[in-house]
Amino acid sequence: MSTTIQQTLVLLKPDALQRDLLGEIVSRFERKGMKIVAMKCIRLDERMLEEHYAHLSDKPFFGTLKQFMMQTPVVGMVLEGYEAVAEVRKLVGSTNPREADAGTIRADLSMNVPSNLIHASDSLETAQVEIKRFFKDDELFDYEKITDRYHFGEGI
Ligand code: IDP
Ligand code: MG
Repeated sequence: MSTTIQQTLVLLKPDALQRDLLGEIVSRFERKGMKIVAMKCIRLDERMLEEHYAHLSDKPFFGTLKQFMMQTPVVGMVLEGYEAVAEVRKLVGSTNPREADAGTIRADLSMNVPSNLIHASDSLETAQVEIKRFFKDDELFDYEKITDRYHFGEGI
């Protein structure tokens, strides 16, 4: 079985901050065994959101979505691990929290779009673009976690 170590981008949205759920959400990634290689507060602006949500620019809710995302700073994170892009999406759950699988962050902790608490990159290509959108190279940290040693370099 072939697995690769990947990095993916997560944004904890304004509703996560307003509802005091930052710790709960970060904790889920930590308990899963993902490595946090970057983390900071970011004040999103219109230009960043037009880029980040370009695939939604023709939707009627685009304006509301941008306003929502600018209500407070967001918390950006880069998470690393085997197959991290898909694994993080799995923990996050479907876009509509009422359709998301029980046990996922969105299903367990939220009820509606757009306030579904969290953004996560949806493919490896997107992750690479999104990490660069929000983080400079020197804001990403390379370090060894003690648990890395248990994988014996295979990550099965
Ligand atoms: P994703 O966040 O699961 O990747 P996308 O389709 O990329 O889903 O949409 C980005 C974000 O836009 C969603 O997480 C949600 O906050 C918001 N959004 C998506 N669809 C709707 C909608 O129909 N109404 C309002 N907001 C929406
Ligand atoms: Mg998306």
